Amino acid sequence: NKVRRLLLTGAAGGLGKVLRERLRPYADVIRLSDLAAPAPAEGPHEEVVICDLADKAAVDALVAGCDAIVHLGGVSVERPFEEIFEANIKGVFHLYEGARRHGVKRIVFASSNHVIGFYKQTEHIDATASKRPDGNYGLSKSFGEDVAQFYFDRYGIETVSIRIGSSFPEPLNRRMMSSWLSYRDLTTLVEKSLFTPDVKHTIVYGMSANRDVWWDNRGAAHLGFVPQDSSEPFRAKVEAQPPVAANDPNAIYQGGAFTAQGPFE
Ligand code: NAI
Ligand code: 15L
Repeated sequence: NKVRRLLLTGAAGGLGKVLRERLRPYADVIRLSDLAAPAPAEGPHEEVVICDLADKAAVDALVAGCDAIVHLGGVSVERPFEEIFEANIKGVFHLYEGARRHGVKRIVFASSNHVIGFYKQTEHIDATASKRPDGNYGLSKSFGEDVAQFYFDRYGIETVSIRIGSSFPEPLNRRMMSSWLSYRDLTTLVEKSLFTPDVKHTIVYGMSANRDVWWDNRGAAHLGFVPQDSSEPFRAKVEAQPPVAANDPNAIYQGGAFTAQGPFE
């Protein structure tokens, strides 16, 4: 399982730095792109291209010559609409237009749990549940998933949209005991998303094998993703934190604090 040239957007970000290293076995060349300069290429297996996803012509040139894309680039937190619009909404559209024009057939899209953030933590959902975005950021990821579906239906470009929960070195709070995705499991899921045949547009929740989960991935079983890690070893450390009030959004909603941000004006 190897592609010739893999485009990794958001390569200077938290997950981009992780996947830059861990996806190395799966591509002859990784084209690392971000608005902020990623660390210089470490050898002939890497290319660095600084590119603003809001710039259509630049994104078109960025995608040319690539065989698959892992799209992490964009604003990754809740922000005013104008910022999200440029980086995430225009950005994802430009990326798929580039894929169409240059014949890229497989994209892995870093979607987010904030597409469904207004479900309560007492609810259990799968990828067919109606979307309940929890802000401008969640709306942009919801749009990205729609773009992915459209470009499959219309042009046959396949995508796995990974609704990442919380991917950090370890779960940082009680909510993340459910939403945590280890870097090892993230890497496996991205690898499966790149190489599983006939994924059409698959939506999968990016979570480790945590004890108490809100999301059901049986609809994405064809990916063969079996998480190896669990938040459980971190429970004592997380539960040593001060308790969260019952009316705190972090204790109520799957999207946690994102549900209570804004309005920005
Ligand atoms: P991050 O914020 O560390 O990285 C995102 C990168 O995108 C940054 O390096 C930033 O410079 C770049 N970027 C922003 N605007 C851009 C633009 N206009 N043009 C080009 N690049 C631009 O975020 P992180 O944590 O690495 O997340 C990666 C992706 O995964 C993001 O799309 C995020 O929304 C998504 N995600 C991450 C989760 C997590 O737990 N880390 C959870 C759910 C989704
Ligand atoms: C996200 O979508 C963010 O990109 C990330 O920084 C975390 O906040 C994560 O969701 C989360 O919900 O924990």
